[in-house]
Amino acid sequence: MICVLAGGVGAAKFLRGLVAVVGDEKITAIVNTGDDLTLYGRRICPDIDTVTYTLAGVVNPETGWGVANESYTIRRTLIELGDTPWFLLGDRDIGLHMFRTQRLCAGKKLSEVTAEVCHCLGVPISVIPMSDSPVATKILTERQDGSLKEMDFQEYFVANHHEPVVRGVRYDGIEAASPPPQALSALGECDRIIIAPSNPLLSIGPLLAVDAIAEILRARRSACIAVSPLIGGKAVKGPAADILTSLHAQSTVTTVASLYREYCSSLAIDPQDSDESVQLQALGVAPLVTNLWMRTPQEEAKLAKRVLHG
Ligand code: FO1
Repeated sequence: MICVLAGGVGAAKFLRGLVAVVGDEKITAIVNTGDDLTLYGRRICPDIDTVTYTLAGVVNPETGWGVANESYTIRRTLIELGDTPWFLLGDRDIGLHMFRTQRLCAGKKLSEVTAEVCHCLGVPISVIPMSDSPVATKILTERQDGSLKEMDFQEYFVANHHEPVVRGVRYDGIEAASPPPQALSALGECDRIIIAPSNPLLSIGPLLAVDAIAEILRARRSACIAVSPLIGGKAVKGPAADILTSLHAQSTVTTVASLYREYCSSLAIDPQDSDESVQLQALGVAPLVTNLWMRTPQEEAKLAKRVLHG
């Protein structure tokens, strides 16, 4: 059994590659919930939904999130009513949020609803939220005049196009986070743990901040390999490079290794970053040099195979 700690788009593509190479072997994805939000009374779990839609084969291939061939009737109604919907939600996606919210209000756990959705959509792996209780990633940003403003994750990421300079990140609710027991048993019993190519501070950070998850990872460090989200020091998508620079001085695979060294014994890096292999070894993290681009299903599967088998 393989366990993957996952954020959104990069993790979903990696998981799709993994499914293509492992055949019947069981895969469990433990997914970040720090990006979750409530809008129009509906609970939205972007990273869980991105992984779910990707593995169900219905994801929008242009964005990497949301559903392919969506309609936007509800959004148009909101605009006609004078609302300014800053978070792009399609009709089918909203249907899922309605289902989830209804179930949560009826007393179901997020992990139960997620399993139900994955079963209905034919997702071939177990998708488990990192916590059944809400955790909210908060971003401390710097305004142009130098003053600081804390934003909700999606306010920073979507409404402000992840442009503000980030001065801090915290995970609200993390002390009370309740990782589903099946996530902890999967982590404890699996043969391999993989940290997906996701943002180390915004996507993987919340997972590692859950005490029970961090504790198992530390104990199972030798079974864990991480995949760098950086290629040539740059993020494939999103603000990882900017945030690593503002919070940790530089956006390099050495910085990624220093953030993960407690939890994993090796790090997959791209040939463009292989000149940092010596620094990784000095940190006690073995470099696995391999092409990290996932532009096609073939590249996704090739990366997954390399990460699994070295
Ligand atoms: N990302 C955007 O850049 N703009 C959006 O309007 C947006 C809407 C959205 C709706 C549902 C969903 O599941 C994801 C959505 N995302 C959107 C992606 C999401 O904000 C981020 O990719 C993740 O939270 C970061 O992993």
